[in-house]
Amino acid sequence: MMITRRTMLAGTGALALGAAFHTRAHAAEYTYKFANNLQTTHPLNIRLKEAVDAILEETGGRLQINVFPSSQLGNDTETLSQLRSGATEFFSLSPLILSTLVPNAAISGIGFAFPDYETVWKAMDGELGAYSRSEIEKKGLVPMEKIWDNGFRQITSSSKTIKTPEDLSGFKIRVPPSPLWQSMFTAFGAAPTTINFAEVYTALSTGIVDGQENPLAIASTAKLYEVQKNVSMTNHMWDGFWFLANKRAWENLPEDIREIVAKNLNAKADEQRADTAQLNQTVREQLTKEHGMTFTDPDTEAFRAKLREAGFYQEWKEKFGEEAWTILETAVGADLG
Ligand code: X2X
Repeated sequence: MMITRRTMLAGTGALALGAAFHTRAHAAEYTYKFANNLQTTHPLNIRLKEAVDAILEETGGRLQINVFPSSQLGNDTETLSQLRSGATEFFSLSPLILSTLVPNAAISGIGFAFPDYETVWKAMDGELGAYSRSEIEKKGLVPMEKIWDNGFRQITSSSKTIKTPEDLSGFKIRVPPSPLWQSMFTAFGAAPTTINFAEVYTALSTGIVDGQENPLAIASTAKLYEVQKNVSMTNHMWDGFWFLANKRAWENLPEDIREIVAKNLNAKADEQRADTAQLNQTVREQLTKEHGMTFTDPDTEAFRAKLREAGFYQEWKEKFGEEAWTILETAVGADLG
């Protein structure tokens, strides 16, 4: 399906109906909450709505999953606590933010590890994904098999043009709550500030920070173009969203319902991945023509060399350990250190 402004707007209409989707005449046997931090116009919420509709249908109305987008239930740090306590049953979360609880889940976020999407999906649907899920399960959460896409991350700024790593020197940049993000931008010589996504737009519009980094689909759906002018296409990290369930809530569901949930969420993962990759491609023109953003395509090898010189790879090789690092290097087919 071609993701265009019209389909996005169509999606918005349907998704905007009430905070919690799906009010029904007859109360379902199970009514669960699914939280995420993205706008209703992002492919994640468009495909998630389709999944929860199918789940309601296929369970004969027994499981109703109400989706709460745009951090409605709280910012990512707060919602992760709700997921752990069971106050929220489902949450989609970046492995790097999850690393505040599951340190080695951040392995897939190593800078410049993935050259392209083919390598990403081979790894995340292969041994690296399996390794990450086993680390997550050890901490008492239930990950769905397929990770959804966020995309390759780019650096935006309100004024400065970023062509070389030196341009990041002292740059006040927002990073999500995660040790690896802090470490990476410190290694670039920037001044990273940890801010949850729910607060990013305000932090940029008030000048608390001058920049941030996210895939273009996020810059578009979160309207960051209103408070940022320049984009540097650094592709410095690939990021995704693990779909996580609270263990007790998951095991509380009958097996047949669990199978229907897993089947639908994993099936929609492939469609969402295609949508998001396409949107990350097509939206550049719109951000340029309709929102006046200026794009720079820097030599990304220089940024990678800066991380190497700063000891970033050595630091994380030691932190993740031999086993995880070997799985990563095998998955990306490169010596990262
Ligand atoms: O917080 C972010 O920047 C976001 C939306 O990309 C994540 O969830 C990691």
